[in-house]
Amino acid sequence: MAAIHRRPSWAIAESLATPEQAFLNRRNLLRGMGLGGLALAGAGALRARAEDADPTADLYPAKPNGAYTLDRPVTPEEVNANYNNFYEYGSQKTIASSAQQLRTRPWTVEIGGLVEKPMTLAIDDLIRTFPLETRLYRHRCVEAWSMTIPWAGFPLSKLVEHARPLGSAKYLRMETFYDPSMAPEQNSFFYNFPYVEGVTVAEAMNDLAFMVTGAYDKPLAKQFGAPLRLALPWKYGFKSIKSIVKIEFVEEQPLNWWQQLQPSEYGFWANVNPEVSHPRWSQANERVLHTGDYVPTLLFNGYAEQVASLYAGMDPAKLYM
Ligand SMILES: Nc1nc2c(c(=O)[nH]1)N[C@H]1C(S)=C(S)[C@@H](COP(=O)(O)O)O[C@H]1N2
Ligand SMILES: [Mo]
Repeated sequence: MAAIHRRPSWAIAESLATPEQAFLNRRNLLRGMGLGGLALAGAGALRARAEDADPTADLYPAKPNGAYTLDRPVTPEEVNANYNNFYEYGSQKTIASSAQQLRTRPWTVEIGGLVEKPMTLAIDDLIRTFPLETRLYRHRCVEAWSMTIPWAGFPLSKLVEHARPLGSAKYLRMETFYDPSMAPEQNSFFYNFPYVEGVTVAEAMNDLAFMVTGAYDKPLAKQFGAPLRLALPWKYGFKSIKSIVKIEFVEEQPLNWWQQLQPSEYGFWANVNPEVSHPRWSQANERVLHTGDYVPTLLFNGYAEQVASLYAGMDPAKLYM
């Protein structure tokens, strides 16, 4: 995990510090003086950032989980943070600045459907319910590009256990926020928001299924799908739904957002398979962002050992969609 170790900000010369680090130093200084950011007149920008300060920032960096390391370099944060899919903010990769409209507090996550007792969890309580850990995961989009990301969060299985689903529950159906006042693209007539995704209960219980609350040793940036998104590294990226507000346990297989939009191109399973092409993109190889490498894609994105048994006896060709 050495690759993701961050030098403490005090070890970096001021001239090299990013604006963010400079801000954090300033904030700590103000705190130390007992002032806080709010007392300063004429410090509008600083105040805006202080109000934005994430209430869970103290949880990062989260302890690395040594079971999830990789043979690839981590994609630099500034590359990842400026190359995103988040259709609530547009269909281009450059949605980072638009995504700053997302308001992540207050935020609740509703858990319902086939459970013993439905509940609504305040995000800060939820994030503090389970110990956070850092995992290095591959991230492979069906558009045939890939990254390596240090996610922080907790296994989805913990949340499933917490939710106490009934025996009749077969799938989890998850939803992203719907609020055009902070995501104007949601007014688009072309797309049908909110974004929806789903997994089987068995997939959710696999240790690889990860609820993400942070990345790069800090709370999740808005463009990554703050304050809570999923990471399913053996599936194409579109399964990893962002900015989750609702999880329902259901009996029927949910129709995801991409299936609703284009059923001939997208399906429920979406397991990475280099041998089965998407109608528009071969999946044999992938472009590793930032490195410029073009490398062969692996079955289940390299995670076959952990997940292949979930699909025993199923038609492999169907599993890519
Ligand atoms: N709510 C929501 N979740 C989403 C998307 C989206 O448009 N909206 N895009 C998906 C797709 S296609 C991919 S590849 C990943 C991108 O995640 P990243 O921007 O962190 O790389 O998020 C997925 N989750
Ligand atoms: Mo994607």
